[in-house]
Amino acid sequence: MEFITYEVEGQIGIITINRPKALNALNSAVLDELDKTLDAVDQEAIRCLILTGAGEKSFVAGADIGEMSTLTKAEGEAFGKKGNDVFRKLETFPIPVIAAVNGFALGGGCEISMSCDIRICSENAVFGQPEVGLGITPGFGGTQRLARIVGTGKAKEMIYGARNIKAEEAYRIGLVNNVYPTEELMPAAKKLASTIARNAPIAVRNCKRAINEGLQVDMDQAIVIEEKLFGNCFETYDQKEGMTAFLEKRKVEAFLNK
Ligand code: DAK
Repeated sequence: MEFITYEVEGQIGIITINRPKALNALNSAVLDELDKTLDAVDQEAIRCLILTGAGEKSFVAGADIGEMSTLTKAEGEAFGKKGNDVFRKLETFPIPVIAAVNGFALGGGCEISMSCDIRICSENAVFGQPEVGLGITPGFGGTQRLARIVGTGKAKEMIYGARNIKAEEAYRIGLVNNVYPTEELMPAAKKLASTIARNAPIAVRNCKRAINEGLQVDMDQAIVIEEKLFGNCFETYDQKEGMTAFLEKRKVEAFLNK
């Protein structure tokens, strides 16, 4: 891999987009490597992923404008599909993904962070969808995911005005869960990932599916989705261990993801 590094620390997988010369902008090679990295994640052993960018200046400064500038319509469509497929793979990935946003998260960078389950950021983070200033619309889900996360009014203000926002505003409007000094961002991401990793993995994964899939349908259907995923936890080793531990007034020995 040239542009992605993948490290495993216990039950946590850390994916780093590593193209600092272009502020970690997403070109086709980065998207291909990210796709392959996700395919290679050991879903038995890993309980939470962290996605971040190399360096302290930028998480991802968007799709690669140099590469995009010469695309034909057909190539543009293929590039868009490649990006959308990877972003959707992240969003529906069975394991929770935390975006640790360490600087610029613009265009495709803001969009990839929104494909993750939870966003936290450093104090120097900047979020925005500057696409209309480049003559295009956000194309990796920005119009859809930003409006769902921060509401239509804020999303439209940011998107129509190509207005970047700083970490504090991102926190205020609910785009990120927390803001940290730069040096504390990765420790905080790992702490959050460890907290998630300690819980029963089948239950955590079912919660991810229930929330994501339930938000796409009306409440009657959403409740059915929840019922099925609730039922799916039963007869698992982890459900028995979790409940037995409570009844025996002891700590869970270990959740085994089975
Ligand atoms: N692409 C390519 N290179 C980039 C880049 C980008 N998005 N952002 C930065 N770089 C490169 C710069 O060209 C520069 O390279 P050198 O000149 O050193 O070779 C290097 O990174 C450092 O950048 P700067 O010198 O500009 O650094 P500054 O600190 O002065 O400024 C900045 C940082 C982040 C404010 C600035 O670099 C900037 O404004 N970057 C562009 C941000 C942006 O507009 N991002 C959105 C890109 S549009 C689609 C789906 C999705 C998309 C498109 C189509 N389809 C469905 C078809 C997505 C579009 C986008 O993401």
